[in-house]
Amino acid sequence: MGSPDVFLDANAGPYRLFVTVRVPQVIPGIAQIEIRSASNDVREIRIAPMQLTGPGSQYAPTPDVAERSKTDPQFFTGSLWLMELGSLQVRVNVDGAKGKGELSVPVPAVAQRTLPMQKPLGALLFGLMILLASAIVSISAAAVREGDVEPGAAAPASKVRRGHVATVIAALVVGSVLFIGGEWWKSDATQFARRIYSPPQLDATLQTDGQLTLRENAAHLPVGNPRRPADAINFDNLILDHGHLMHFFMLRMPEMDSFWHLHPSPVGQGTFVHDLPPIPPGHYELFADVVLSNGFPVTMVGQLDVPAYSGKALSGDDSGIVTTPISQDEGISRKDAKDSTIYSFPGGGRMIWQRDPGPLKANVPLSFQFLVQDQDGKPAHDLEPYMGMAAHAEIIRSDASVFAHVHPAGSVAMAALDLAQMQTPGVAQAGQPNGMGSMPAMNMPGMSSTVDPTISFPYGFPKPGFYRIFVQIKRAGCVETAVFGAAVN
Ligand SMILES: [Cu+2]
Repeated sequence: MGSPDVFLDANAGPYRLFVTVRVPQVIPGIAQIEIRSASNDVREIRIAPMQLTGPGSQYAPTPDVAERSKTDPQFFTGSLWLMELGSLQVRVNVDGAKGKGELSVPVPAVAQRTLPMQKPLGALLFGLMILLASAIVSISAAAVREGDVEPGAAAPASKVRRGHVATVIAALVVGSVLFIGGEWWKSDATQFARRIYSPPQLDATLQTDGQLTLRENAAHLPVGNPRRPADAINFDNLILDHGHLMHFFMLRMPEMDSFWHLHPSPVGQGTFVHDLPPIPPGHYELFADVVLSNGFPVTMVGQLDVPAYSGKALSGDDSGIVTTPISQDEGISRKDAKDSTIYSFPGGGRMIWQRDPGPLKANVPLSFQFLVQDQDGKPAHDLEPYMGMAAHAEIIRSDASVFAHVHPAGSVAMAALDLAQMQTPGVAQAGQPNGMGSMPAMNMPGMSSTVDPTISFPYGFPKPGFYRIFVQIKRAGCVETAVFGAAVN
């Protein structure tokens, strides 16, 4: 949510690619594609947009050739028209020394806002309209008045009178055409404004025994939203995303110091429930990630004031952490808000964010590298997959306007990536070693049963501000959450 660009670090056959798709703010609109190849043996990259699922995913349009950078031969760029809203993909075809490779990048296409017309263009068009309108009126008047008058002779008085009548009639006709045109434009603009995407709202209620009930706040639904009515979030039409129908996050605000990653279960009739662990009271922002059956990822948002209550112990894949408030740590309210790059685990060992020195910049695709060390400062060797992946990172802006749930493969929903690779001819569906229903194909980096202590995530901050990054891993059977701060310029 609040982070529309798509980042993917994955293999197209034998080639490892870092793909960034900058989604246009309006649809139809032009998406900018940036592809970095990890190796220098790529000869050509072709890109084509299409639907992620359904009949439209079977017929690729003629692909465009991505342009190779003159200064950096491993960097390719291209632009693609995205013509429709919804669950799309960019299909990337690579040709090179190791043969051909293919990769599908899921792209949720939504209208984010209406672009205003530029002032000079508006003024120019208005001037032209006045000129054309008055020209039509005076031409019709002149035609009636002088149409059959001999050259050089003056028009008779009767013709002059009829000319005046023609002026009035022409002005009325032109005026009504302009009026109808204006109404047409306005209704088109209203139609478009209705299709601007806003995250669905969650209604959350908490009982005294700690049972949390979640449902979509239907009253808030924008009419004509692109995911409706065909893709209504009826909670019965969702697909598993790394083993769960919903990944639910709670973050205490404004201090960002109590963070929970839970997995509520559906109980029918559009409702999810969960027994909350004993989390500290306070005001929480809620984010619920679900994936629609067409691969479209939705983050639902809400708020909850949590009173003191006795909760049940954490279980299953649930995890959480209570950590330092940001005002005591990086100091969000202070001018000198700074990054924090080392996190010590309470049980020993630490995680280090290995980043380039220098300020972080918004809208720059980055590879976030984290190293897990044991208590002796050596690379840790007790990491296990957590929900099938090396790690999960949740990146949240201090005003909760950005929430991204990112994995080593990228910012796209794993379930959508899974769908995309299934649709790709020639990508073999490897057996699912961990028996989980919805896991990406095995060509995704970071997907194996032994987990390397060095973890990387592809992501770019969508705007300046202060962010907290929660990196979740599993060590020797226990989920641990490391916390980092990022001041982004
Ligand atoms: Cu995850």
